[in-house]
Amino acid sequence: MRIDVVTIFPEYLQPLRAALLGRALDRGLIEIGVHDLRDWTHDVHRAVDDAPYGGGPGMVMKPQVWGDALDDVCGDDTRLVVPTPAGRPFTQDLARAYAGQRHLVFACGRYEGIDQRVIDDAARRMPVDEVSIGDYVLVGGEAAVLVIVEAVVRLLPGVLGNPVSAEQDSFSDGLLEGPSYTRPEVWRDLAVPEVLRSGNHALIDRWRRDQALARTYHRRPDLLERLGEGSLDEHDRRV
Ligand code: 6GU
Repeated sequence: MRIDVVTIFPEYLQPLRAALLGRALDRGLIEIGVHDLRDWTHDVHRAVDDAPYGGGPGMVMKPQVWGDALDDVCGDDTRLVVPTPAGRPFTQDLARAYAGQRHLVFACGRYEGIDQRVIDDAARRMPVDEVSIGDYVLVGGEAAVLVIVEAVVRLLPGVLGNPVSAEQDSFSDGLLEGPSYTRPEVWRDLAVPEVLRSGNHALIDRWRRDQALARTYHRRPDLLERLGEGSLDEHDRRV
């Protein structure tokens, strides 16, 4: 997979080269390009924004600069992602869809956003998603790109040491994951639940499912409502 990011703050994307993502880069599983939007400006001031039509606060990013940048960076198999608090929610399902793409391009807006015609024009040639990572407002899309890329890259074959981790995550089965424990058996007078040391794997699986159900019920009841009829059995319903 190739990932390109266009931004006015290229240094903000340095963490893409660290830790898990850095290892995926070193092993050739992904290629990453980070581009300074100002390389496509046309004037001595290298201006990327202008006042909004219709008035109001803030500035809007200019279409000519973004248009030229995307013409250069996008290719025949690009899916364009535009992070914005006004986007559709970024979810694990979307992460899985992105993990199957050959080329992702992220267009990071700042200020009050990018002239909408940039998105509408790109959508004539390629799939485009405006996506939000949650119900809060960031200053720009850069931090959202770090979040999205990390969620996508860990799903690529060979990136995680143990592929079962990706399959058993919170959200893979629509539930939050329950608690985990390691040694020692008692720590600050708190004991590891007895069932986990029983060696009875049927019982352990049932206990973990119950913990996941209870946690989801208390913290994210909206997720339980979204689970299809048939994903919960008789026992689950009693929990
Ligand atoms: Cl993707 N971008 C910005 N600027 N703010 C956000 C966001 C994205 N998601 C939530 N808030």
